[in-house]
Amino acid sequence: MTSPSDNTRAALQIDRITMREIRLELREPFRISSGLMSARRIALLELFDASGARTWSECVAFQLPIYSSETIDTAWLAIREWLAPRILGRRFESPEEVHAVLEESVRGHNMAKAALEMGCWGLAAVLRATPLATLLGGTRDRVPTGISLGIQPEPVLLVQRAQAAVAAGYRKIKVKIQPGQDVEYVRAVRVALGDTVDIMADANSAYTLRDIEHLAQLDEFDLIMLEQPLGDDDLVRHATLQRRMTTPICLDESITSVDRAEDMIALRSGRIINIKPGRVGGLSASKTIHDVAARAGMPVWCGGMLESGIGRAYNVALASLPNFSLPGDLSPSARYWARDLVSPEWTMDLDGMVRVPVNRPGLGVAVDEDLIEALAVRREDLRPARVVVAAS
Ligand code: OSB
Ligand code: MG
Repeated sequence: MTSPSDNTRAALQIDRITMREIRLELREPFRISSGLMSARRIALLELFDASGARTWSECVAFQLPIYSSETIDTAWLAIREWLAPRILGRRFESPEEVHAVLEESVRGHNMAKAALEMGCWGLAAVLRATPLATLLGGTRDRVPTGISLGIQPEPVLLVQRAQAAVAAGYRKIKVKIQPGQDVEYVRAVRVALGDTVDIMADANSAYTLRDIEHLAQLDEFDLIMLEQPLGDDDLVRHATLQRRMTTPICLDESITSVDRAEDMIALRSGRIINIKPGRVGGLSASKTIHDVAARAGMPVWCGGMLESGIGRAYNVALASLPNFSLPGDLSPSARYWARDLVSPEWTMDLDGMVRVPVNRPGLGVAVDEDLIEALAVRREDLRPARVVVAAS
């Protein structure tokens, strides 16, 4: 038996990173309070270790700054100019060392940092011929899945999708809301699905404390949580709202680091955390937030960013840690894409469970490199800066 810290010891030295941008059409447009997405521009990293090992990672930033301030273009710049140069050619004994190196004197750009940091975890898993989930300390081989349903033009359309999702086996139904499309939408879903289904709502920061009495009407529907109703960087107002509501508040956008998670716990800004590794700068920070929350008795779950199957591999591995006690936004490939970038594609069984590939090393899925090449619209190779030896 190796201890978890032994398990993460896997020396890495990355001598090349190829960045590619691909376009991937969503099977159905996805509307959140701050915007509509019908296709994804996705930045992918292919990371090459000096030993010849290789893997892929994904940057979750969207095309527009509608979720956080980052975009695919800011992330591309940050990776190329400031972040990859710190990683390339440098020896790391463990992927746990990478986050601190990326944090040093570069503020923000968490999704850019995370793409690199997660790639280092993926590469370490390949180097050790270990499943990523095992390397991270995962304890389960199946994880429960919820669905996130975008805002629909009519409650009846939302109800149809919610009913189909329950029939497909999903363990949690998340409904996107915004002012004008909230209480009546949630009511319609609760009435249609009955009292036994776990339902929640996600506002993506669409409200302010002026809406406090309006939001409190949601208490009537016994939601398992209300996700990020207020400002995208707020903790104090969420604490005020949580005191007024019985529904547990879950924070997503506001939790951008381990410190912010600790502040949320101290301020009682909510009772549940949605962990997205892209938002917090990678898997090490995700694991620490998981541990901090577990010590505080606070459940966490793994969110999603409409990732391709590459990003999903990292999320599924993370979600196998023990305090991910609520279903994650880990829908199968076919919900998003006509054809995903990995095989096998991610699937869900009729009990709403996704299998963690605990018997396959690395990401646990094969990356369809021909498809990526065919979809690529931009490509850049990054290498260590040439060491200039001064003439003496
Ligand atoms: O807030 O969790 C969110 C999608 C885009 C932007 C923000 C969010 C979401 C989702 C979908 O809820 C999660 C997924 O299925 O990948
Ligand atoms: Mg959210």
